[in-house]
Amino acid sequence: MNLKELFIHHLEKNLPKVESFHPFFNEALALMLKAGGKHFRAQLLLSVVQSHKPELINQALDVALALEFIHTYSLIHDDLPAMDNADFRRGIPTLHKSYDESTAILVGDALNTEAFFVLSRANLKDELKIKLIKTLSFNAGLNGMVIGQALDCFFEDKKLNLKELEFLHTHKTARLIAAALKMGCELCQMSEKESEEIYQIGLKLGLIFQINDDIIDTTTSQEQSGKPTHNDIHKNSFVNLLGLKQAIKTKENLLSECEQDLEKLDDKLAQMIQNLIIQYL
Ligand code: GRG
Repeated sequence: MNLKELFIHHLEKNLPKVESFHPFFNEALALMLKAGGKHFRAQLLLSVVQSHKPELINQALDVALALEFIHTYSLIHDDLPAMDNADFRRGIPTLHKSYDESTAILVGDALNTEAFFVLSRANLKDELKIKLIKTLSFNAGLNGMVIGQALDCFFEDKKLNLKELEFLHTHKTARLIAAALKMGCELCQMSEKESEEIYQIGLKLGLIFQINDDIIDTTTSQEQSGKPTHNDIHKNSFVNLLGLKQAIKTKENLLSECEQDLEKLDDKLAQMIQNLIIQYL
């Protein structure tokens, strides 16, 4: 099994559930998790562990699970009528379309908190778990994805400059991607210096990921991408600010910077990240 298959197997065996007399909450909880997705962040985390301490891969699977719960919650909330108001995600109707808005909000809330519950009971030393919780909550929460999303929502239809745009997307998208790599480093007890170097590569990778997502929105159909496209007209996207051609060029420049940075890492990890870049970016 490759890392993605290993992760999917773990995810399917560990879908969150609750005992209650609610007629469909467990089904709603699992729906978006089972709908697929690239598992890009989970694969980044597992790549660091596989390349440095493969004997820790089983413990790392739970940490990757927590990361996937957070990412999936963010997509469920992003799709809500109050935010993107999207009808499709991961090739299927969004949760608020399949069920209702309150279910989608509560499933998102449940996945957000369940992520930290999963981390708290992982088979790891307490000190390491606190480190992982700190990294995940910093990058997914107020100092990361949440403020990024708040800026995105507030400044819809109000044009930002390039510096502001980079700030927004670094927080909304790149910090969680960088956190995935950093949490892998923490699991492997790599030095602060090395972990910070890899986190910085993750931030660059995250911005490339966002620019690529903006390019996909402009250039592909809903059938190809599994979610509504041509949706960014009111958004502060890289394509809207720079134009498609310049956005592609910016992505290519950042990619070659990133590839140079990867040369500073050990060969195995560099190769694994490079493979993910080829597959998804
Ligand atoms: C609700 C606090 C809160 C934040 C939402 C993630 C997010 C923030 C919004 C999604 C908006 C968006 C299209 C961002 C572009 C990059 C991105 C995160 C795309 C979706 O992630 P993928 O492509 O999704 O990894 P899959 O389905 O493959 O897991």
